[in-house]
Amino acid sequence: MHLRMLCLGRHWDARTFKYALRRTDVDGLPVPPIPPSLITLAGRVAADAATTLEADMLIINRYAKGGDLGLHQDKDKDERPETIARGVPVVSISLGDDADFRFRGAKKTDPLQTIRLRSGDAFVFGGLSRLAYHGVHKIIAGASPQYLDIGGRINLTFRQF
Ligand code: MD6
Ligand code: FE
Repeated sequence: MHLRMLCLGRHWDARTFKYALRRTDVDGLPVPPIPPSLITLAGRVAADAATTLEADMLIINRYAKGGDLGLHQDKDKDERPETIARGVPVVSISLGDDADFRFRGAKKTDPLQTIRLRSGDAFVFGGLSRLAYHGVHKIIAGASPQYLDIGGRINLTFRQF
């Protein structure tokens, strides 16, 4: 996948596909907290979309050149039933190189939309979109603004447990 992952707040275990308070599949250490400034930022993005998010889980994905992420659904079992019932969204922020983000509906066979995500773009994945299939189809090398040129793309996804 050419993808590296860092979790703050809660750790996403790539072996059990569950969130944990320790880095269960790596070094067993406690998960570092999310910096308060980033919690505020994600909350502002949600507010701009007329919704709310008090993020306590953050996944930072770093894609190298040629990186991608297959079509998947962010299953709602990762959050508390109360959080899901209140319709709390996932907030996503992109940095560095552009990416073609692919988006379907709640069924794998729903029509495909491709959205170019640029550095600084934020989007809110809520309501009917919350269970939509999506993935990172392609990273566009060299598209990063120079001051953020990390030779790839970084994506931050914020969630509330
Ligand atoms: C990425 N993002 O943009 C991967 N999932 O690199 C995701 O898989 C994602 O951005 C749910 C909600 C927002 C996302
Ligand atoms: Fe996802």
